[in-house]
Amino acid sequence: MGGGRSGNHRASAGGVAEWLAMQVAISRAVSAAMGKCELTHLERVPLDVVRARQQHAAYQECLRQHGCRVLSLPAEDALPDSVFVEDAAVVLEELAVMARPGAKSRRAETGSVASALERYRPLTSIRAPGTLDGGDVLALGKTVFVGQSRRTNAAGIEQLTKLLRPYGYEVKTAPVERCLHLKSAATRVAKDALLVNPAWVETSALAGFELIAVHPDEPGAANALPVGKAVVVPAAYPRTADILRQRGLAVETLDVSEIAKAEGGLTCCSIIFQE
Ligand code: CIR
Repeated sequence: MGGGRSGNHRASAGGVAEWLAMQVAISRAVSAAMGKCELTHLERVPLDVVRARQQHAAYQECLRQHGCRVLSLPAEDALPDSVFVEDAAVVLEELAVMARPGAKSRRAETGSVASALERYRPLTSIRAPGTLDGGDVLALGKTVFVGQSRRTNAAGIEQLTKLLRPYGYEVKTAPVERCLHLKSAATRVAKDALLVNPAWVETSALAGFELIAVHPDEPGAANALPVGKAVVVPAAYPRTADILRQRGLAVETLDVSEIAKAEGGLTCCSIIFQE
């Protein structure tokens, strides 16, 4: 991989540095209205926005510690879910595709993310009637898995397929059930390995990768974040963190308990890409 900077990102055995060199991470501060977020699978419970901001600041610091240049967009207080920037775009080496979020309350989030991205990539976008949330898109080299979920419809997947085909990407649909997004059920933790909750995604759709199952007591643990040489796992999932350590990965944990109350995970709070 080419990289504008060097020195602290040498390949490590079993690590992820081989495929994640110098990165930019787009993120956005927590909205004052986060307590009014969309909820699909969780009951609404009081959300401490001050604590969510502290956890988010620690998250950004973690990204910096692992070599990301963090771009922090200003908070959008009228948009409760706007901290979850992942859903606004799919960024690949050659282009970025602006999403059209499945939840109407989230559609206004994409404009500011597009403004941040346009200096890095040519932009294109998903259009009505297509819907697509970035959280449903798991890009693994030239294979792009897309979750067919409550948020991402067949028209959105078809549009993404056509937009990416000229660049040699193959889009594969992965049906997801009982969770919000594909990346609630499967995330990449090493070059050829995915952390999965097999109850939430059809694992046959993910053929070709080593699949590491979350601990059965921790169904929500599949959303891990690979960054630099580490894999970050929510502190709420220590058993899954141990499984990944035993697999030889450098695991760190982060307390994101308030962010989790909004059904957000670690990948949701950033869009990480090669500068
Ligand atoms: C939503 O329901 O849209 C937000 N409350 C949570 C979005 C989490 N995003 C993600 O998993 N990519």
